[in-house]
Amino acid sequence: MQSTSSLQEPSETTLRHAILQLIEPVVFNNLLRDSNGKYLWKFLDWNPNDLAEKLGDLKLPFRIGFNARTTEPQWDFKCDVKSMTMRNFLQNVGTLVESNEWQYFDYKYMHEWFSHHPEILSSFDWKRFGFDQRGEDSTLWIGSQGAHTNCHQDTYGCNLVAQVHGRKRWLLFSPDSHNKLQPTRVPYEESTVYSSFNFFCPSKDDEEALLRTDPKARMVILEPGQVLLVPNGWWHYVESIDLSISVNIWIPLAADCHSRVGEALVNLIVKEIGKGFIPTSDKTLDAPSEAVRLIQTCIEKCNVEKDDSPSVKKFKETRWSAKELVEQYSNYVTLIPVLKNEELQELLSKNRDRFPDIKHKYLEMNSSNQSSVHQQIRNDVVNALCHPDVIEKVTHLILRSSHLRFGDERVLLRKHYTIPVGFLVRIVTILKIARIISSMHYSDVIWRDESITHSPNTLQAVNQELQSKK
Ligand SMILES: O=C(O)CCC(=O)C(=O)O
Repeated sequence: MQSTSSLQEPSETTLRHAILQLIEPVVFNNLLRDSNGKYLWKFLDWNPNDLAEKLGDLKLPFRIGFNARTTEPQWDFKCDVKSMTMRNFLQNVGTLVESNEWQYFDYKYMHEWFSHHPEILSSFDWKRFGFDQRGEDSTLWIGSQGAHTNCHQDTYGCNLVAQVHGRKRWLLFSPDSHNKLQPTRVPYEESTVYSSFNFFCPSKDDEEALLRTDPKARMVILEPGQVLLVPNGWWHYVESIDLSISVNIWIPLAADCHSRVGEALVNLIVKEIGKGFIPTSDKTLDAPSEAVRLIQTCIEKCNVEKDDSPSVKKFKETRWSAKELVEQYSNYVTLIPVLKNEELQELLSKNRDRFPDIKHKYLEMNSSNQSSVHQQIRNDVVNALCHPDVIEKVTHLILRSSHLRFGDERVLLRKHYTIPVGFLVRIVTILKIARIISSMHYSDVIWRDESITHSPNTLQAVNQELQSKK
């Protein structure tokens, strides 16, 4: 028999507090239905055809990838993009299996795409979880079977993801897994640290390297109506098992100001090493002095923001752990099981064996002389300097050397902080030397469009602020 408490729904306040506090992922079940079992979100009542009808002739950019073996992960920037209506996407989705393609309208802020479709923007909100964010603040992902997002870690905020249609497999690894997942900042994207492993179709070497470290992967297949919490820093690899639609929000956290200083350092390193060689639409940050100013502004912002961020507020209520929340609300919250090493091995080898053929357009397109020793050294230099442990340490030293103290959730800062310029100049000098060492044909460190970032809480916003002060 179920305990009374497990039948009681968690309140909005409880969920909000728990979501801001939890450091382990959980899945929320049955929270998007009312007592009659009806969905609270209109969006969940619509099927893909309903959505296609509402979107009419609006063309959406779908990224094209391949259900095929590739040596490296299928990086976003190397994928072609096809513009088509949702109706066209649905008409063609059945033929994709034959052409070995997947298509993904991914990572799109809804307010940017659907401003003329208020019915869609207002078809859901995140109130049930205690947050004010609505459709326009959310990001939408529509993908065919096989569409996937390479394994990565988001540096800002925590993430609430609702599955709306179809199923998606999530593989999650704890934030301290970076030495097991071979982090890389090449390609570079603010606030995203990629893993070098190709989870979609791992090589035997990938599989062995992963299993050797026993990375304690957690796996969940998300179904419509379920909502996943990805706490800050959790690595994730996500793949559509069917035609899938999902939405998410990133919730800012107090710790983001610390992460933003780190991201500003990575920005400095990548821009300094790749100066003049990295394609970027953003000219404002080209000079190292600008990048240094950005670091300074990020540090100052820590002071201003520390009182605004949701997780800074003092919690008078219970401090939740995932286990306690699940025990209290077992009908509504579940933990995500850790895979045994054998189970992870089974998943990886299944993924490898499903695409035995290595000859593929994606590979042909990218297999020029790029795997040269020089390129590898250049990548290694960037990745060593931008390794999460290094960035964390340097961020900490910069803040500490300026009489700043960090607590777990609190950042204590002096209002008028003077940046340790000498220290930063030394970093810039080291980077210059690194650039010479790596003989700098650096066009292959790809600078992705900065308007695309995994969180609204970004350097881009800080930079705009800097420009407006000029
Ligand atoms: O659903 C996906 O493909 C990826 C989602 C993701 O990376 C995220 O929500 O942070």
